[in-house]
Amino acid sequence: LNVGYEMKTEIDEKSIDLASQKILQKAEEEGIETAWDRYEKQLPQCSFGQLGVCCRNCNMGPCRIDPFGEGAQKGICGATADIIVARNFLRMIAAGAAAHSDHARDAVLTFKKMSEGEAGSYRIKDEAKLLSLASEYGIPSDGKSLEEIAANLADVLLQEFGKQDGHLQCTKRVPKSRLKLWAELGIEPRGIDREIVECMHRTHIGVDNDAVHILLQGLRTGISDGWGGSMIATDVQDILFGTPQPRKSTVNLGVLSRDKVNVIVHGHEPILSEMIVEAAEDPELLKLAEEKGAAGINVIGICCTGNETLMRHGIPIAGNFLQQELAVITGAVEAMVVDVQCIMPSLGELTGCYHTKFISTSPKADFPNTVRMEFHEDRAYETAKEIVRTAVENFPNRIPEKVTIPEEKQECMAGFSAEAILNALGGSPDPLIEAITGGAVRGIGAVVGCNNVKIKHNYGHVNLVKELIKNNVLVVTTGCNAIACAEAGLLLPEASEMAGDGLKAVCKALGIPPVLHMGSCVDISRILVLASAIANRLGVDISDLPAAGAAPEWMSEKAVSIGAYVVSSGVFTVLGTIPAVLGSQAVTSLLTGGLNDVVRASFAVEPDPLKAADLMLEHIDEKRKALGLN
Ligand code: SF4
Ligand code: MSK
Repeated sequence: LNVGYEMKTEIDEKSIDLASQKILQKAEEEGIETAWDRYEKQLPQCSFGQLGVCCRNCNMGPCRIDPFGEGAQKGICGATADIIVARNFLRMIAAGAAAHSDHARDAVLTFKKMSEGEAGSYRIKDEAKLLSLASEYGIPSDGKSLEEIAANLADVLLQEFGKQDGHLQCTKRVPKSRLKLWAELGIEPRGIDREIVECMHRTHIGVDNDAVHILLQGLRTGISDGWGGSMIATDVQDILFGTPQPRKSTVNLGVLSRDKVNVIVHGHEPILSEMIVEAAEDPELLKLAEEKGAAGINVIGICCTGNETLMRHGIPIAGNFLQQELAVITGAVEAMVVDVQCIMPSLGELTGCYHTKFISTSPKADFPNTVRMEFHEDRAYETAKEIVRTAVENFPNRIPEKVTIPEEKQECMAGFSAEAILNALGGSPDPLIEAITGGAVRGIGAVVGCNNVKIKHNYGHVNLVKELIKNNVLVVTTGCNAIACAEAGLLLPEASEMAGDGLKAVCKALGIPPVLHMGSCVDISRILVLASAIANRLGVDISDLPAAGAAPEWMSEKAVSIGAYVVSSGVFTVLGTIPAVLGSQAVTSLLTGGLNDVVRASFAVEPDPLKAADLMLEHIDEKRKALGLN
């Protein structure tokens, strides 16, 4: 029954990262609680919850199924373990898809306001992408201003959310064979919001009570996220803020400055952080910083807001999900500025132990003990300036005795949008395809996802990716995996020395790292676009490619939605932490095997990163063989 994980009490058992270990030591000395301590207090975690067999979808419950078969085998309404597990899983997908897609909606609304001249300082930064997207959506551009084209495009994109007839237009980027398969299975998404609403409807008491039927809706909702909401978010953000190009930066807690004002941007949406980056260069604020005794203003990122500003501006990153508390514990953060998603509510109490201002900016998200500085597009720059000013004015409150900034920081190269990768390849995927067919590159590994206290911080990420590149698998990465890889020095062209001979030669010829940072969590859509381009060029389906995915330390509901769309797209995916499905044999075997007969891909669960890499390599080799490659 116990599918949990043992507590790691020693600091070096909590994280592989030296900078994090040093700050965990500081936390211990100062009596400060972190996620690891709270995890310990949760142990042993509820086995019913771990197995997914607890239901509280109506107020006759909560009901739970006895996994030993001795106690109750049905909920009060008659729901079995299969039904309860499938419904719980579907609700996770719905929440994850909602998070990505609501983020996308806000990006499109900002885009629309911009086109109407009502979004203050926002401008079109990538005209070429605007025109190409407009043409993809069938919007004529002749004789129209860029703003008019943007307004038309925004309207069409907004319709994707509330569409009532037909299917999503954005999913048409997938290879035709896959689209046909989705249509045959009846899982081609209709409207982005509609799929999420339908999940909630189906999981209400007394609606959908067939595990397979429920899970098919999960796949459809996942697709509406990956090829819908997430893809729209990426595209619109590229038009507004620029499509990322390769650039160098630095990562880890050592990017916090000893003598400058440290402003951390954390969460997921680049809409405000773009303005904060600009405001930090405002001469008025730089002068104020000088007056307050600071040597400048240092904007740095955490999680995916950090990935967005890293990808487009080379802004350094202080850390990934499990480093958010550690950054505050350095005592050197003047402002922790947050928007939405993956922000621990613990930051409220924690920032109260230091001089850090905890500033929440989204109308949707608040946390304990925040200074609320709500952000609206029409006053974006002004709000960004107020936020940075608050941070600057807080600089004299820094308590020198409480400050410890680890010296560890690591150079990295990021900014590999699909467009940038194609540029690096000379304009077409052919050189990469030749490297794959010739055998220099064995395949492609997409490694993404969060941190999770159940796995030693960054251990799963770094060891899996190292093993893949050692075996000539080119890795594409996003989210917290990308940050973990950056901290381990894997995002540099020089890291090709850790790669197998074939991959090393390809990286050296192209001047690229063996691990390509493609962006934030919504930017997994970039990986889909790349996979689609390669499959189309080869005239095969995505499921035929020598490619595999992994989320070694996943924890969020978004990751479940991501898993659903990656597998639905035909990519075998290894999860490093166990989803709450083991209470149903039917759901478990469908996810880990049966889906192969449905979408020609499935999940595997393997917490050991080296064994996970073996599973991915085995899969890649099978696909190579089927394509007739050595
Ligand atoms: Fe119990 Fe059924 Fe209500 Fe769930 S929906 S709480 S299984 S009665
Ligand atoms: S931030 S969703 S912890 S990857 Fe995108 Fe990291 Fe996972 Fe959040």
